[in-house]
Amino acid sequence: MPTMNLSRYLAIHAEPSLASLLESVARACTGISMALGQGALAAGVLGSAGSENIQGETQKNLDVLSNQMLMDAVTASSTVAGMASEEMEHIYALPATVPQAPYLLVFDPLDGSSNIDVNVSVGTIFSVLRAPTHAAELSAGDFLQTGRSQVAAGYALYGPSTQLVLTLGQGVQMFTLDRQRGEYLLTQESVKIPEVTAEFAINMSNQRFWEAPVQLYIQELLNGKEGVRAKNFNMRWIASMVADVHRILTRGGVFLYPVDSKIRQQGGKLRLLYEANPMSWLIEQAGGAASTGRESILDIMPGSLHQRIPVVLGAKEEVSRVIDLHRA
Ligand code: AHM
Ligand code: MG
Repeated sequence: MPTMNLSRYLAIHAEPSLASLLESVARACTGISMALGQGALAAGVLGSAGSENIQGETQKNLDVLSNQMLMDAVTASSTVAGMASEEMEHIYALPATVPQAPYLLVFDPLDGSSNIDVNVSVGTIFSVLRAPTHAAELSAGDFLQTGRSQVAAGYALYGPSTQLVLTLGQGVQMFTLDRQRGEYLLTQESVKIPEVTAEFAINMSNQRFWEAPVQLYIQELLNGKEGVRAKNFNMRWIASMVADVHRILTRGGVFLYPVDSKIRQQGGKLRLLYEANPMSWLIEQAGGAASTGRESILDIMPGSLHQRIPVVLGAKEEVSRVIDLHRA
């Protein structure tokens, strides 16, 4: 039985406000995990909320509920000056405190939510940034920081077990929720992605809409032993970024959600601030790489809160191959 729990880990590795913020996120994730576990037994958990978020996507009841659970838990921790979420068009600024709360939190409360009604894994993704030191009212512009400025990032995966995967910039640690004790126990330290892989994740149904470099790359993989890669590749697509990235952290692989002609106008599918950045930092902290194909995700200066970008992340060897094909 592992002896290090999340509270002890944070007491050692994070300053007190950050520890308190991350504990409040973890508490909300436990609540979300319990709501998900009730599934069809609980009234109002499954199904659609009958509303749309800022991205024009139908909100599920659990999208709304998870968003509220995170907002409530984090507000109570008094550690953030503001929050931004996939489910809210505008930032949420907390009343100014003296001394000023040191952090900002951005999150996707329930990623992969199209999977909820079919009882497949979903997750919560979060990223902690520094709050501005200026005295002016908090604005959306204060959240526009590169992924390299993240102070902490992680996700909770609601699968057969609930896991919390975290980086504070000192490697990646995986915790598992002990449902009996209601605490997260450290179950894997210093996670490292295998450098070489034979597994890829992409939504193949978009193939005809991809740009030429992605077409070429996937064709190389599909050609297997007979092609230039001289080995066979396997494919997985869960359509929950959290679950797909978790598989890559655990047993290697590469994940792509490229821009395609259907979504060119919006810049991609996945959101930079609360999906691509935290996942890219986790992947880099585990020895992998993350790119749009043209530039490193973590170096991009966001232009807006809900900006979307192409995402290629995972084993270094594969990400470099995709980058090379974009240069050619
Ligand atoms: P969401 O935040 O609205 O759930 O959308 C993000 C999800 C990712 O988890 C996943 O990688 C992708 O969308 C799946 O997209 P698709 O349905 O096109 O395969
Ligand atoms: Mg999402």
